[in-house]
Amino acid sequence: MSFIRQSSLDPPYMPNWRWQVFLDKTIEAFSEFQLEPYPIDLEFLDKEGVAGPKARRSNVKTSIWACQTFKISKLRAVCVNGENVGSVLNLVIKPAHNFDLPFFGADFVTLPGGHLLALDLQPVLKNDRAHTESVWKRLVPIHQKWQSKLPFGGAIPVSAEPFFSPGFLWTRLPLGEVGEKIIDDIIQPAFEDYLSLYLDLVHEADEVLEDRSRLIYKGQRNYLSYRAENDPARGMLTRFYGNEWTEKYIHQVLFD
Ligand code: DBV
Repeated sequence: MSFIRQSSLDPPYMPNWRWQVFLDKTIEAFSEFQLEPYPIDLEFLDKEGVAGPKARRSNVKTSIWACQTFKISKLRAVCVNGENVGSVLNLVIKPAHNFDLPFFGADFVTLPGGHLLALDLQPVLKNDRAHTESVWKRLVPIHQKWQSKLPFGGAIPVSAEPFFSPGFLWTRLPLGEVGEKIIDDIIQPAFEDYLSLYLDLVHEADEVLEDRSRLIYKGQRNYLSYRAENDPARGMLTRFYGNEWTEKYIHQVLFD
């Protein structure tokens, strides 16, 4: 059955998708706000393709749920699902630049080789204590609680370090029962803790002055261009949907 969505605010239809409960929690968490759709061209709202190894080709679908509200200029969840291909939830919450808030970033990726899970409240002015201190003080204990129960995910590129906080939760897990159980028992409550802290920060944030706002804006631009230039999904999306669609998607939709 195909299901035609007209608005980025309608939840995507992703049958048997691993990350559904995470998206549901996110939508539920933001239901207290007056949400407006974030404008996304129809050609990018839901995209289907065929992928996977030759003998086991399967359909792969990529959908985006996106909205905006006061203090949040963009919340978008990219959902990818294909039977022999993998499944992804990539979530980015971009605060309005007249508030001193971090980005919320989650990258939950299941590929034929295993799960890769990243979660963080990401600074855009990492060396600016007014931007980081009050976040890190509350995030680091939450991070320690959950990261201590997980294997470390390994080194990340040095060029990415300016965009991660000391509360970067990062792990790789095997496919199968063990990995699934860790996702249910550790990753899910960790995600809820990070989201709930983020919502507290959003509620508490006061508008900043114009000079400060301009500085945050520059930091956000810098963050978004880094993510667009270095998007680890580029290879995967290009294989599914070709170069032209993928570059437009990355630059005009995911990290515009
Ligand atoms: N990553 C995205 C978007 C994705 C996506 C929009 C639409 O930013 C998926 C999907 N991430 C994705 C895939 C891979 C990774 C890897 C498919 C696997 C790439 C591969 O193995 O070929 C966090 N994601 C990664 C890696 C890191 C992150 C560190 C490993 C990098 C590597 O192996 O090169 N994504 C990265 C990051 C954040 C994030 C900086 C912040 C929380 O969202």
